[in-house]
Amino acid sequence: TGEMSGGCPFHGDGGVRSLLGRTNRDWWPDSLNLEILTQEGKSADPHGEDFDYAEAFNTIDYKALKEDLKALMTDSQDWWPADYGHYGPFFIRMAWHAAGTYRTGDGRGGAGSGQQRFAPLNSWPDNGNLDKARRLLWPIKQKYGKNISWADLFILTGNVAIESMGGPVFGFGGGRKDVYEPETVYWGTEEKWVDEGVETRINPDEGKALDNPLAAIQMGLIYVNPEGPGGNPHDPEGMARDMKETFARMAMNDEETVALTAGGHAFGKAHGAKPADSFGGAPESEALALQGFGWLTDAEEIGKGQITTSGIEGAWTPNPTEWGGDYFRLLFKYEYELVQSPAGANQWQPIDPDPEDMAPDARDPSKKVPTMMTTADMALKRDPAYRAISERFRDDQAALDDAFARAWFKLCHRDMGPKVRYMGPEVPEEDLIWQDPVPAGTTPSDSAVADFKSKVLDSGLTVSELVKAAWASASTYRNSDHRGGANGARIRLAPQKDWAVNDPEELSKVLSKLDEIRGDLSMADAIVLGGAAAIEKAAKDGGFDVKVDVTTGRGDATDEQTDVDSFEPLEPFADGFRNYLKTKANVKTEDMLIDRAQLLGLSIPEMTALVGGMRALGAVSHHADHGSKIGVFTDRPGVLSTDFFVNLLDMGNRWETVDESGDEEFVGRDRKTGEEKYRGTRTDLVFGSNSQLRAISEVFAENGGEQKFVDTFVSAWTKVMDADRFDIR
Ligand code: HEB
Repeated sequence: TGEMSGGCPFHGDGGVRSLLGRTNRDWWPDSLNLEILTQEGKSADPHGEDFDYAEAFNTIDYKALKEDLKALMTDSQDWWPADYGHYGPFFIRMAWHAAGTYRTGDGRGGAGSGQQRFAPLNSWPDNGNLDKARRLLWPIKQKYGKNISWADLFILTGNVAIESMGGPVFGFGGGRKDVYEPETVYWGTEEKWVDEGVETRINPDEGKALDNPLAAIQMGLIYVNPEGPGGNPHDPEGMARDMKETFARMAMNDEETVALTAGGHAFGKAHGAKPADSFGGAPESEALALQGFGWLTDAEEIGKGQITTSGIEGAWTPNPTEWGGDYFRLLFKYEYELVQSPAGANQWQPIDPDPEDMAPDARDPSKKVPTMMTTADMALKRDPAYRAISERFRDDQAALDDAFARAWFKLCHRDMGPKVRYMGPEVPEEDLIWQDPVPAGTTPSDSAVADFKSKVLDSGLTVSELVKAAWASASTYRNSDHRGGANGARIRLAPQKDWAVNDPEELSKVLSKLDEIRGDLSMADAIVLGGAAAIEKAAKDGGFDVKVDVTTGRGDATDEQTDVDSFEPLEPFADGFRNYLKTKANVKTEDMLIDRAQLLGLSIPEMTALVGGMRALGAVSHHADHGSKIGVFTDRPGVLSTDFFVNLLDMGNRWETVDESGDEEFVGRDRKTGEEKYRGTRTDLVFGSNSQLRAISEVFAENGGEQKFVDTFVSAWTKVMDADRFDIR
């Protein structure tokens, strides 16, 4: 089914892998390495930290920008002439491929930061020739400068393209701030690209499932192989299976998938005029003189439209620059036969088409050529579930218009987080469930906050319980797609309230107590303030007078405002901060801590302080054998102290593996007597074992490091609690 698939983002059948899989350095060992210039915290972003993109965006003459984009659509350039005299379809594919890398598993990918400009995405075979599409946009990017990001421009251009060809559009929200370096994202471990024959990732015969969080079927593809599973056109079930799985991981159900694909292929053509080996290499590996272009052949050939991108050749409909119902009309009107494109790709051609159902040649409208369908398109009538939807859309154009417009809007905005992050005059009024709506909260008075904080400390709830509940609530936040977080208090709703990592029984006790004493506060605020009060007390007990300055004014979401399925991928299968591991994954447990810290936007010192601090507070999940003691290297749990670091670095202790644990659990013994003192996990011991983490642990453990530790802990804690407060930023 096309339903949302959950599961651990680190589970797959590939054995142990590194956190990042194959990286740019592995793919292009000879390309210029700028990383050494981003050492010591030096940023690659020329705009600097103070640049406020939202403010810049709001100064744009938005109407003029859209007019300029519209004019660009038909302003054909000799160096890359527009098919049919209209760049619209090309730009739609650019926008779609920018957005289509999004995956629900970790929220990474997507159109949010302009990653298509950088490796590996600029050189993925599936992004073939989109270097030209981006370059066509340069004059407009140059004109509007920092006020429109590349990331926003890619999507807005896709919208204008659809509109300019008469297609339906639901809206546009700006606010995608560019980054200036490739994001390090796990894209897979394979050492070959799809066009080099790399294996397909789903293979039921060999018991092979798609590694989570990946959402593409082969290395270098955005989604499925258009020719069929692994290029095989004779496996309709496999084709539909691959489409359902990859689109589900892009947060799309069957109806959205059908609407998007059919709507997208109402426009444009595929390119497979010549064998692929008559073209140059991908941009990242090409000669300096080509200035960032790849996949080139000589100019005259390009002028004649002798281009190969996917290798498939031809348009889907007789009117490739006009929105309408021709795609489904042709798909159902004709039987299709398997043929090979001039580039040798498998594709489907209508048998005996009527003359009016032929397509114009891309360069010469007086010449007529056959239309085509890819094997993926054929799935829309071969798969029973897809077929039912396709027939409905064939018979009801208005339904297709609406479904396409909404699915396109979702595709392009899915990774932007809450609606308050959208900017510009075309943000739709309507709230959509996938935006995880949260009702506005009210800001309590200082005295109400102070009153609640003192009540909570008298409530019988422990420091550890309060800290765990607050952490459980806030730490679902992901910097990648800006979902999750404490606002809305979804921690008290399904599915989060039942996640094992949250110790559901304890959580439910804490939540009902907080509910009892919260007065006019929202639950979301009460949970966060409960944590803050507990930390202030714990610090005081350790001799530090600190204020944990978290924001207030959060709202409480309801079940109706929560799409349970879509929250499932947010479940932490490991949370190193709470020393929790559900099941051993195929990356090291300490890698999962690093991954989570990145999603929370934490620095190395912040991550280190939080781990050590939460251990000292006893805020760890209940382990089957050791209750809430594992990693708690202190005899005064509940006091905010540096004991975790001091005892971990103490040469009076020695550590050994607990064999049955599969190298996940360790026992710390008194070096002299051999007596057991502590139990720890990989996530604990890595702070003494890894040289960089040990260096930070030393800073916190050394004489005079206590204040540094407390300050770092409190600021990191506050950062996590407030990570999703876009409503007040
Ligand atoms: Fe697409 C194109 C496939 C979905 C839109 N596509 C295309 C091609 C292919 C494909 C192969 C060709 C390329 C070249 O150039 O060569 N798709 C596909 C698949 C899928 C899809 C397999 C899944 C199923 N699309 C889609 C979507 C969209 C689209 C979803 C949107 C919405 N496409 C598109 C366009 C185009 C394409 C617009 C055209 C471009 C031009 O013309 O240039």
